[in-house]
Amino acid sequence: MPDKKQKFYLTTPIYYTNGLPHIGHTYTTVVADVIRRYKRMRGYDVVMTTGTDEHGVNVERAAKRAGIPESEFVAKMADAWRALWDELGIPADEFVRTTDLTHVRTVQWLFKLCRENGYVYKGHYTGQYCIYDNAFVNDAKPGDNCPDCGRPLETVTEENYFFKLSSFQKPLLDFYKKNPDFIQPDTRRNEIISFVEGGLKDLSITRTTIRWGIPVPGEEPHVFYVWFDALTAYLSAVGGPEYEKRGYWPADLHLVGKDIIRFHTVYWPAFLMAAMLPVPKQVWAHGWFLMDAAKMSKSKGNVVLPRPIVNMLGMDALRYFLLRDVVFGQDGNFSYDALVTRYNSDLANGLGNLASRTAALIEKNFAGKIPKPDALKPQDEVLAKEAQNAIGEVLENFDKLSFARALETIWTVIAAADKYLTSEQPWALGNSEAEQARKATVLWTTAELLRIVTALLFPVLPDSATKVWTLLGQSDALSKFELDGLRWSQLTPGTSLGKSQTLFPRVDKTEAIERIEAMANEELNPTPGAPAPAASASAVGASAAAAAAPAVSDKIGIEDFAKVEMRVGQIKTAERIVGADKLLKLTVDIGTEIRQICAGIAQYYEPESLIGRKVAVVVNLAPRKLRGVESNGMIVAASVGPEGRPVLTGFHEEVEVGARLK
Ligand code: ME8
Repeated sequence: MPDKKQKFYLTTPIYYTNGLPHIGHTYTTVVADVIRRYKRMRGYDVVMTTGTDEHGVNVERAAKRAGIPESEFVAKMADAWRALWDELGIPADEFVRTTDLTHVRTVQWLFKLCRENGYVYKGHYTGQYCIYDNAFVNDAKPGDNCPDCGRPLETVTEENYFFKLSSFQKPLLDFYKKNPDFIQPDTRRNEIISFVEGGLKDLSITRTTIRWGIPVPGEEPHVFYVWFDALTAYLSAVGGPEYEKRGYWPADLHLVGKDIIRFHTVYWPAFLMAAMLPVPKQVWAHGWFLMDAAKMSKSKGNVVLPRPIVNMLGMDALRYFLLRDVVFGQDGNFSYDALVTRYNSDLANGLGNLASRTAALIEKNFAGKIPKPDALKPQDEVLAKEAQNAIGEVLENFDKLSFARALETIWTVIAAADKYLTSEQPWALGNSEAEQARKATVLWTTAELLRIVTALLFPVLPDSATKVWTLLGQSDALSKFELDGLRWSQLTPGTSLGKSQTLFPRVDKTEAIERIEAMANEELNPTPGAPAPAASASAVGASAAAAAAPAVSDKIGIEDFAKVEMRVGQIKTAERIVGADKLLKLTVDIGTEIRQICAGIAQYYEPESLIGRKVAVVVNLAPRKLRGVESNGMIVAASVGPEGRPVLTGFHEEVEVGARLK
């Protein structure tokens, strides 16, 4: 336990506001929240920062498309990001926006320090620039595509202020050597060291081709390069120029995805060194969640959204899956199948079942009071030892951010308790004094194990662990429990069990996946006029407040309608999809090409009856995957009755395939 609340400052990236969060962003923010809760339970005074990266040409363009000023656009997006984190129970302690005044001042101050110290000069730069990643691509030729996102590069020539990054090759290499834990995991450190050893070119840190940025004082039209701006947000969030007053800088941990490690481990420490400011202690780059072996992105149509999963299975289920299924640091494939399988096996059958079984037995045999253990048998001691050893192991793994290992250990203990109950069979024991005493020992042992597991699980499963804690009659707030004091044999006999609450009801896998996908489709392609999606009272009990999504007017202009391209299509083939009761896979002739489209009409239309039928098709929807099958468009149908029975649109006169609906 640190003396007198040692401070711990951790951050997630400051996310771009030209889109809304998907499971990748949620992953980083969940991990940050787990670490925050864990560190607090270890006695630290923790601040966690997240926020929004609001400048740059992408935002300029997105605001233009939306027909509103940039400031209004980013305010709505920042609200939506903040609201989603609140809704998911992972709010920041400091939510920093790069349009905040303190941030603007901090960026200008950092620049001034770098300039005063001789690390900034004026020059010209012509290069190939990716407007999506906001980065010049070294060694690219005109006409090349961006090596990161694959989109076309643009040739840009500008008068810029340059940062003397080249002066920092040696200081950075020395710094990495002296601080071997600065870049984690090790593979990433080696990558960065070779990159820096290869030589560093000076970096242009202002732009004149962009309007929407933080102005360089007295040097208009120069605005700061988005990465000089964005990285500084970590410092602005905890006081900016007055950082010493709050005492959280330097950051203990920057959590980032591997896509942005170079910015964090090369540019950022170099800017800080140039300004003679303290450098963060660690940058941890995790891997990517992939969908069909590709990084998720909205433009590829393969994003997974957090809210539908939370509505169906609860936030704890999502948190558990993200941390348990992928080794932190490595890439992992996201699959709904794996998510629901883990939910049913580990949460419903594992933890949930152990808790309800134990509580029911105590209720029935000891009138709902924790019994007093009697003489111990070797098997009781073996289990006690296993739980006691797990404490150290789990804490050690949490410290190393080896979340999957920590959870594996906890589930080994849960499985051991299950086995113990099954072999001791307390329910089969009678009412003689000896048998009652044995029952008491077995149930106390199981309940004590559950208490330990629950305390260890709080950082990952805050809602469910709190429910089990209450069930075990523990009145102190679990969030404030000090993990350093956790030991076997602290469960007081005589404690009355608390309220029993639903933990993880089992779900039917196919149905759960279909519901999640249906909610995700609605969120990605909302029905016009429908209310913005929010975490409603969920199918199985998750709860959260509604998101403050940007307000939508109930009337749209003709230009909005014109964005939807609908054409007459003719269905060529139709077949059922194995494992998806509601979906049909269709191929549809839309005049210019044959498209594959999935439609949720399988319960109402026989595939054969559809062949040759002419239907209305939305042809300019981004492609998406439904149950792993690509769908490239949408068939229009009326939704009839309370169950929403789909009725396909049709035409009473002859229409040409491909004709546009206006
Ligand atoms: O890069 N798997 O913002 P961003 C795992 N604004 N993590 C993912 C992911 C995936 N498929 N997709 C995104 C920016 N992430 C800059 C950052 S910081 C000073 C400026 C997570 O909105 C991961 O943490 O593109 C990644 O680094 C971050 O989101 C990128 O968010």
